[in-house]
Parts: sequence; C-alpha cells; structure tokens
Amino acid sequence: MRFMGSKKSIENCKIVLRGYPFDGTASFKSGQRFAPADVRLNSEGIETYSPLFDVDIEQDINFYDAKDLSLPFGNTEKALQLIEEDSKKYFEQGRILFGIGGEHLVTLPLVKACYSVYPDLHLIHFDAHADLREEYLGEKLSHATVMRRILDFLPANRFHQFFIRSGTKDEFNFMKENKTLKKNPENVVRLIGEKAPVYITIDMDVLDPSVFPGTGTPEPGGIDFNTLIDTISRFKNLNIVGIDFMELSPDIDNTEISTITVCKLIRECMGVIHAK
Ligand SMILES: [Mn+2]
Repeated sequence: MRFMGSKKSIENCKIVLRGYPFDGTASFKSGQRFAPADVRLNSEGIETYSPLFDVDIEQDINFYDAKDLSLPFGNTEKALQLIEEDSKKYFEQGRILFGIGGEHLVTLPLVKACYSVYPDLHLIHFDAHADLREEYLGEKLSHATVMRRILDFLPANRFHQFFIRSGTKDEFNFMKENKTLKKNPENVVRLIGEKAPVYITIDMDVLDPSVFPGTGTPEPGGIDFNTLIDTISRFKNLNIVGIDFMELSPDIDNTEISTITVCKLIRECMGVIHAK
C-alpha cells in the first residue's frame, strides 16, 4: 500500500515520500514506529484534492511513496547510519524528501544527509519541545537532544524554531543567546531568501494535545491545525528541499484523528510546494 495518489514509479517524481519506523529512544510513550504504515492506511480517508491550494496531489503532483526503510531494532547508531545513507541518495538526485517518522531522532540523519548535499542549508523547526539538551539520561543521541546534535554541524544562525513551549531553563537560555526561537515567519523568509535550501522538520506535538493527542510527550498550550498550515504556507517561496513529519504514535489515539491530521498535513505541504 502506498500513500494516496502516489505514482507507481519514482521516475519523473520530484517529491519522494519515505517512512522511517524507528522509536528506539522514545523516553515516555513509544509506538512511533507504527506511524508510517498507519498514515498510508488512513490517507485513503481524505480527498486527494486540497481546496486551500487548489491542487489535486494525484493529478497535479508527481510524487512517489517509496515505502519504509527497513531498520534494525536495538541498534540506534546503525539505524541512524542507514537512514543517512538512504536519504542522501534522494537529495543527490535533487528530489524533495517527505520523511515520515518515527521519533524525532530520525531527523538527525536526514538533516545530516541534506546538509552534506546542501552545505548552505537552513533548518526550520516546529515543535512543542526545544530538543536542545546536550544529553538526556546520559545519552547524547535521543529525541530530546536531536536539535543540539544538529547544531554540532549546522550554524545556529541558520536554525529557526517556532512555537516551542517546553524545555529546561538551560534550553531556553540557549535559545535566547542564539536567537533561534522566532516569532515572525516573514522575518525568517527575508533572512533566508528565495535561493538557499531549506529543510522543515515538524514534530507533530507542536499541535495542541486536544488537536493531536496521538503523540508520546504531549504538551498543553499548543497551536491549532490552521495556524500550523498558515505558518508553513508563508514559506512557500523558499527553496524547500526536505520536510519531515515526526512523533505520531498512532496507538495512543485510537480515534485515528491524529493520523488523519498527518495525512492532511502531508497533502497540504505538497500544496505549499506546488504553490511556489
Ligand atoms: Mn521533537
């Protein structure tokens, strides 16, 4: 089964969807490994047409769902290495990668691969949590440290965070000192310009738990769906080369509303890219 509207072959497809069923460091509730399969299944429940962007992803967009990358269980470093190698080939081919997690640590190898192909990369980060811990429970590789690990190679002035509402005092001090937490998308657009390559990572827990309960570390006080789409659509003129959708844990929300929300978000993000 592929995501609704997927072409049958990758040929001529500018956008490639890939699932990364990894939840090896989930510190509270896990199950993110089941997200990509559940997203494919539930994608059949919504339309391929987006009224907001006047685009039908089946008819107007050449995209290919390359299914899931097979990953070993119990070996975080090996899994990350496989994700990096696998995604690098898509970036080298000039395709726009749509990654479906998995836990947020998956974003580390995705951004690493993207950065190796696009050294002038900018990163836009939507999340409830800062993810900037130096280590978590003694581990340097964790969903709670992922953005700090990315800043081991990506300059902090090319890192733009939105809607963060949870973290340690140290993390908030870090964001203040490095001015990584942004409020106005238009200022970020002006700073990045229309040419520089941009990767967008979306931790789904940026949404309020009343909108999106299906995630392992819910944090009250979040945004609604339309605010998220509206903010992402302000980036439509940027050179987006990759985007990911992380931390859906479908078994936590058996209404499947959270999964459907990811499906719709993927469709609308294709609309954003098409609207350029
Ligand atoms: Mn996160």
